[in-house]
Amino acid sequence: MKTKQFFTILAFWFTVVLATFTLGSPSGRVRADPDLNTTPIPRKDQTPRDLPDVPVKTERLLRPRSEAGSLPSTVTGIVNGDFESGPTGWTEHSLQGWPIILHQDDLPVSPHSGSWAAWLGGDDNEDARISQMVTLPSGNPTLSLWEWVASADVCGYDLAWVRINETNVETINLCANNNTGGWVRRTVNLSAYAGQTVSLQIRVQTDGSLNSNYFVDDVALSEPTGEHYAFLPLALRSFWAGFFDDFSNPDSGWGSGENASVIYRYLDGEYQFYFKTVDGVFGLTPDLALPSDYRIEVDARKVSPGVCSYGLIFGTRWTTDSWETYQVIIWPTDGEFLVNKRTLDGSWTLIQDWTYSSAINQNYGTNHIRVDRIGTAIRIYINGAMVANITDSSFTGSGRDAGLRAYSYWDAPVDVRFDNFRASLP
Ligand SMILES: [Ca+2]
Ligand SMILES: [Ca+2]
Ligand SMILES: [Ca+2]
Repeated sequence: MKTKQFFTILAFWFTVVLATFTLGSPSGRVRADPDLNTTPIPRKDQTPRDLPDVPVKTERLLRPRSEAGSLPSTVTGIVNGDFESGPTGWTEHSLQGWPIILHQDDLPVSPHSGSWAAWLGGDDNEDARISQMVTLPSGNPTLSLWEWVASADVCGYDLAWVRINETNVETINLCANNNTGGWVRRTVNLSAYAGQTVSLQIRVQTDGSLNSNYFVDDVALSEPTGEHYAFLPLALRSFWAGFFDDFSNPDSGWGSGENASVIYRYLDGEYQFYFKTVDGVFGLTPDLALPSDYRIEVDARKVSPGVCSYGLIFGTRWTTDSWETYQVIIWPTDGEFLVNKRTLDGSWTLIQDWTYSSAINQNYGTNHIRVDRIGTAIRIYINGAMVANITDSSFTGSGRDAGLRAYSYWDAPVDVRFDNFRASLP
């Protein structure tokens, strides 16, 4: 009988694992992998630091300004949108005389990309602008940028704008209620200017008290690609732009490839981990910088015979040589789930051992897995039912990542699929 064979194999495997991973194995079923995967995976180049306080520009920045950038003779797209060439391509203006496009040595936050970013504000009675001429594509051009709001003010006094031809097309209220606590992505629909050569400007004005800062990096133009970025209504308590991917566009940024253990790729509107070998493990993150409280959701299923587990990693942080994370994984073969965490020293700690839940759709059923991280609370929902309410004070704060996770065991190959990955406010 299939069931009996399964438990025989399970018992054998437990014995092997317990013998091999007595130290630090999170459970009988999760291998203590030294790396997230057997080969390096796409991940953040750097993790934004938490802002210790709302920064104020200091005299340290009063150094001779770099030569003002010059525009290329043929205007097209955005020049130096990641600021890695310093001010090249941009015209800067600061009423208070501050340089705006700065190297990380002069920034109170890590740039979103590379070593340079723009810092507007940071002083009272400031009017700061960066601008350049841009030729917008035809169709439905969208401006995208990464922003970090850090303000000590109440809403309505310090403002940022995206401006086209001196007209405000997007207004950002710089106030403590809208602090992002890290880099978040913003998009602005510029369809009204499709095909035109326009002046693109990012501007900040502050009043006479209570400091506000607006950091910007990676300004880019793109055609919208469907539902890949969903934005929360401004009525919500943060401007943090959530993240959503239904994997219908293979260029939405997750990448794809193959190593000795796994093929990972977009496939038919889903994201596939195809494990070729036994005891494979794989994870993938979409380079998020989450606020301190967040919700992560995904639909996951297996579509082939074979034992596997799948789920989410969250609270993930990378250092140059290690990483830390929580994970929740489902064991679809018999409807159980597990929660554990990995610390930078590589050890795993069990938080909740394999627990049966009738909420889990077994075998080939799709499971909607949701994690709410609120303060030190971790609430796990499967198919809408809360299956765990945990308090754990590790891995708090903003700027963390989340992503997909799956394991194969003793009978690979096994084919795992993910869909509708979403990050939002809880
Ligand atoms: Ca940059
Ligand atoms: Ca102010
Ligand atoms: Ca899909």
